[in-house]
Amino acid sequence: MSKTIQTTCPYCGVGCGISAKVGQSLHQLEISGDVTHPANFGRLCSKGSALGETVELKGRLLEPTVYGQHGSWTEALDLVANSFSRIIEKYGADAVAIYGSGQLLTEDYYVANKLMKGFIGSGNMDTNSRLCMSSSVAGHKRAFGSDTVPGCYDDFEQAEMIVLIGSNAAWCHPVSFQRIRAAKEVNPALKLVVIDPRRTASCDIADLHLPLASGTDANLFNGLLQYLSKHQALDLAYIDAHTEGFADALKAAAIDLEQVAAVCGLNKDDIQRFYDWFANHKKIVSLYSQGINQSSSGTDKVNAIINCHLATGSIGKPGCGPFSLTGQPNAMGGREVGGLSHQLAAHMDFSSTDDIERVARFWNTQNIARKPGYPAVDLFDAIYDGKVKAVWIMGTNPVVSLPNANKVKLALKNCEFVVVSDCIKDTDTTALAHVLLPAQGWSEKDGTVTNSERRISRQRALFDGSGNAKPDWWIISQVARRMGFEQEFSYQSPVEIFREHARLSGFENNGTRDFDISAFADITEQDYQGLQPTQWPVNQANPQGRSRMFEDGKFFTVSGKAQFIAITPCLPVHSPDQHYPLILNTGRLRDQWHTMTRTAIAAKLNQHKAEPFVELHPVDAERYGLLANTLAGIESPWGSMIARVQLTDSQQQGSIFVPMHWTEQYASHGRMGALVNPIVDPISKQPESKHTPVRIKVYQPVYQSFILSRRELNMTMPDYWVKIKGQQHYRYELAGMSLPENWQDWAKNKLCDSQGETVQWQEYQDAAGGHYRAARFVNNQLESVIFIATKTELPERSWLTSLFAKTALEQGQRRVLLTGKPPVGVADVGTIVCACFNVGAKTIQTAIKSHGLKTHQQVGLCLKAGTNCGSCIPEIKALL
Ligand SMILES: Nc1nc2c(c(=O)[nH]1)N[C@H]1C(S)=C(S)[C@@H](COP(=O)(O)OP(=O)(O)OC[C@H]3O[C@@H](n4cnc5c(=O)[nH]c(N)nc54)[C@H](O)[C@@H]3O)O[C@H]1N2
Ligand SMILES: Nc1nc2c(c(=O)[nH]1)N[C@H]1C(S)=C(S)[C@@H](COP(=O)(O)OP(=O)(O)OC[C@H]3O[C@@H](n4cnc5c(=O)[nH]c(N)nc54)[C@H](O)[C@@H]3O)O[C@H]1N2
Ligand code: SF4
Ligand SMILES: [Mo]
Repeated sequence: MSKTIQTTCPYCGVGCGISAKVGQSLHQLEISGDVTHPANFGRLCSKGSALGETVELKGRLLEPTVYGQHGSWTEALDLVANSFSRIIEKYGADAVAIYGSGQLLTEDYYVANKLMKGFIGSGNMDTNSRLCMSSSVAGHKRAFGSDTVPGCYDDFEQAEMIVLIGSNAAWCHPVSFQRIRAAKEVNPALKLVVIDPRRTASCDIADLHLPLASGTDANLFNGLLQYLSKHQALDLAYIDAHTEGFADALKAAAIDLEQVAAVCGLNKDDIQRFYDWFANHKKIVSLYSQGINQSSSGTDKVNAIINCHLATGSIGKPGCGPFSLTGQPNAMGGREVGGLSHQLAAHMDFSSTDDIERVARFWNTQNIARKPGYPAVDLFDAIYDGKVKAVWIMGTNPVVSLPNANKVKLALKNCEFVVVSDCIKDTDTTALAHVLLPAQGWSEKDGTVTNSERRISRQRALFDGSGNAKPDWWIISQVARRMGFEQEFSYQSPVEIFREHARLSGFENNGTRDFDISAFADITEQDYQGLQPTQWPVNQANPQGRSRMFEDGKFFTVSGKAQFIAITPCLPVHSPDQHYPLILNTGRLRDQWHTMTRTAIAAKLNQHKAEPFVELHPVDAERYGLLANTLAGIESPWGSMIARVQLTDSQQQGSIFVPMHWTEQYASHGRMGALVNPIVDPISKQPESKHTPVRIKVYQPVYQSFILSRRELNMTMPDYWVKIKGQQHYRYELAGMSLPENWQDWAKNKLCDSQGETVQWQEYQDAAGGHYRAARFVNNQLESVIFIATKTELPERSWLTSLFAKTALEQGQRRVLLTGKPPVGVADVGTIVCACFNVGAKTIQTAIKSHGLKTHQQVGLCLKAGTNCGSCIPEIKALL
């Protein structure tokens, strides 16, 4: 008895459709790509494919918690409502805040925003989208008068040239990247240019990679505007008919190729090639993401890119346009409901009194907020300063993801009242909550999300809610009712909220606002259940939705014309100096999602990169005395971390890269947000997460160790630790600054003896050589191994971990077990490259050699590696 339900992936903004085959239990969930969904046509990446592994109940937050004790919903909701009301009465509405997330569904988000801005009467609702999309929002508003993404995914196939700017789409928007790869295979003339200081996996199919100096994109695009003008590549008719401000923008862009080369640290020929291609192609899509947005001048960078598209009329046409890739599954929905603290709702904001009056009329409220609230970084400063005394955090983990994260931690520690809604029990942020509210997660919750191309899709419940978890909209409405707003928050189901949201989008709109889904204003429950993916606007003029915007050259500015913005490029606020000589760049890995609360549950996804690491150029490594695979301490004026050194010339000298994912739940010193400078863009208030001055030095522990254990261990951790969930085991990477008195006791203590079982030990100690190794068998099955070394390197973990799949070890395996190496003739698979089919680097290398494989397709035929989601193809190609 199984049924198939169409839903949407809860991770990135590509917004892939999923076809979920639901069996009797959580563990009988089968996930595949929905072939009918226009975002992915059946494809999924490694994260989407592994969703079935993440629905388990272990680690879930399933009951309300009040001051550390289990509480009932009534108790928890009363407490939240009363505390908020009490603080508002005493200190005013601006003493409370909500900090939301682009991972909330539109319905949840709408209700949260309505409560804070419409009824509590404060602008203090902001969201993690401030760290993600706000520079794009601000850039769009300046250029178009509205926050509109003009194009659609179909443009990837129609383009003659695609430029990826500050986007590692191969890892972060993998299915879109696969689509570009496929388009390039069909049409080899399609050019791909990647603009990124690092040589990323996205460079795999690039015709040109411009490894520009961090933070210099505005110079590059100003140079492009100048070049287009000098080489008669402008669309003067378009500029004339549909834009304003060109002359000023061009004047500000007075920079020649030589100057661009000097500032950006690029080769002149490469710049020339890029500019030539841009000048000589009509259909160009510029895809940009966090390398642009997360900057102290991110808004200017967005406009520097848009300027070039306006100047060539390359917008509002098939295969054309500036295209901001949204990160989170509902980053776009958050913008629709007005989740940022300067926004109101339905693409209206506090800059217009008319908007404020209109929304107040629609919500029928006397108490609407009249000014913007605190944007994220300021909000947590205000909490730190005691100005905001109660905060409700939903669907985000700010103790990890905000810059200067140690200050955020302190702010929450000292805050009078902290409420956190999450679906996971133990996170770095839930640890600081007074009240924890269990939210239904993906597979339980029901509502809509909007992807990068404005496409609204349904996320559908696959299972009933687990434990006592409730949908976010329900939780918020319950609190609102208890605060005295019974009527306005009387929702019984998500469709009622969606209808209201749709009605507001059309309310007194008459074509003045881009976001209009008024065609859904009276949608029936049944139609909502069956809603098929649709791109907004969906209104009388566009009953089936609309692929592209601005096709008629009309914009939402007062004059109806698009605005050029004169850009004077700024360099990052904090530059490296003698104390902090390196630039810290932070970003994402292929198989983890943000703070790992869900992806780290799937063993498959932990194999690609197991430990917090820092990538740096070999020359820098030598300069700072760092060896590959050793530990390094990284420090900024704001905080510090420890990470494993990885050497690569894909990294520029002077700049290092650290993944953003690790938290205190999985590593002792991997929370990189602690280091990141809290500087923000003056217009968008988006933080500069890609550029923090740091220094790096050797972290020299006295010993290093690893443990592989069938069971999760409850042990006291040494100075440095990382915990990794494997397929049939847990792996612990450990290091300490002081030697235990007796290794044997230390090891046995860590591996804690179980009772009532036959336990056998196998041990090896070489005091002079500085190592101790032991294996523990329970009822003849390998239960755990521990390897400790003070001088030599530890063996690789891959063969040892593979032994946990076996019910019993053979004699030969047992004999060599404590060498950590497979018996002669048995291959070690190496680190896993293809997460979908579990194929390791060594297996691939061996196959390449023995079968003379030449292409990734041949590797795929031989080993299946790279044939499902395709995200590992760049790595397979690197091995070739
Ligand atoms: N696997 C995975 N995918 C994800 C996510 C995830 O957590 N994991 N998160 C999702 C979310 S919310 C987001 S916002 C997106 C982010 O998607 P991306 O923006 O593609 O990801 P990042 O790795 O943050 O940064 C992109 C690139 O910007 C580059 N960069 C740094 N400084 C500069 C600069 O000065 N100029 C230029 N041109 N480039 C620079 C970095 O080197 C990096 O390669 O990914 C989404 N997809
Ligand atoms: N240095 C640096 N910092 C960054 C970035 C960077 O590139 N570099 N990127 C920034 C960007 S673009 C982003 S988007 C942020 C992301 O950063 P966060 O938003 O902090 O990261 P997540 O891990 O996605 O947090 C989501 C939380 O919501 C919970 N959750 C999941 N589903 C639900 C639900 O349905 N309801 C509720 N209530 N909770 C749920 C998850 O368990 C998790 O705890 O990080 C930002 N911070
Ligand atoms: S590309 Fe991957 S993470 Fe993004 S929506 Fe599709 S399956 Fe999910
Ligand atoms: Mo994001």
